Parts: sequence; structure tokens; C-alpha cells
Amino acid sequence: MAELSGSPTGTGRRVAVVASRFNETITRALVDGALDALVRHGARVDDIDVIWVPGAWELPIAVRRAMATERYEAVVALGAVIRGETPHFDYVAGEASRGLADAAHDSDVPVGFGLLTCDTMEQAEARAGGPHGNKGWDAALAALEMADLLDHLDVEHES
Ligand code: INI
Repeated sequence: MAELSGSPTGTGRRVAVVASRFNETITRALVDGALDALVRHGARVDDIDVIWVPGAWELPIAVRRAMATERYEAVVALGAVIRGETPHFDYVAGEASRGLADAAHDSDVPVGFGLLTCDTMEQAEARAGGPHGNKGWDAALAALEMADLLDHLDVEHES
């Protein structure tokens, strides 16, 4: 039996952090968390690009374009959708999530999913460097771990 898993090593990795400006106090905290995770795990600052888009709705197209450059071994998508009084939340959160999933499935590049979908600003704050941690950090680590795992799977497959 073989057991495979990846390690979240950023050494030598080029990473795109794609973040939305909507609810910017939250998303900047997510970006800070992601950058901290990437650098602490060995990524060079010069190998990280932070790409800003207006809102979560725009995340998938920017993620796809970033992947198409073939510059990155991992992508981290960050945003914050917070429920308002209308069904707008459901459309933005649903389509952004689906678009990111589609982009990830259509590509060999792992995407860390750091899109907060919260009922309140307090819930978002709690997940952007508060009591529930920083989901930007978590998404960055997941992307690095998956990049490493995919490398291992490629080697296993070749041998
Ligand atoms: N975008 C977000 O990232 N979060 C939100 O909470 C949000 N709300 O609530 O409207 C939001 N809307 C903007 C949307 O993502 C697009 O940028 C906009 O519709 C222009 O295309």
C-alpha cells in the first residue's frame, strides 16, 4: 500500500495570490495571512504576485488568466462575501465558488480556496486573523501542500 501526501513547502514555488477588494479590511487581512504562510514556508517574496480584482465575482477570470500564464505552481484565491438584505449574496458567493472550482478542475494548478462566505462582518473578522484563525493562511498552505502532492504523484506515475 502506498500512502502519499504533500508537504506545504514554498521553496522555489511561484505563487499567485488573487484577492478581491470588496470588504477590503477583511481581504487585506486574508492576503497578509496568505503571504505570511507562503514566506514562512519558504517562498521568496519575489516569487509571489498579488493580483487584485474588484469583487469576488471577478476572482475566477483572474485566476484563470493567472494560470494561463504558466508562471505559477500554485494559486490562492481570497475574498469575502457577506450576506446583505437581498439575494445578491447567493449569486456572488455561489458563482464565485463555482467559478473557482471550475478553474481548478480545468487546470493542473492547485487553487487554495480562501473565499469567506459569512452572514455577518463579525464572522468574517473572526476568520481573518481572529479567533477562528486566518483563512488566507489556511488557503495558502493548502495550495502549497497540493503543489507538492501533485509533484509526488507525477514522480510516482513516471516510475
Ligand atoms: N463582492 C464581494 O467580494 N463581496 C460581497 O459581499 C459583495 N456584495 O455583497 O455585493 C460583492 N459584490 C461585488 C461583486 O463581487 C462584483 O465585484 C460586482 O458585482 C461587479 O461585477
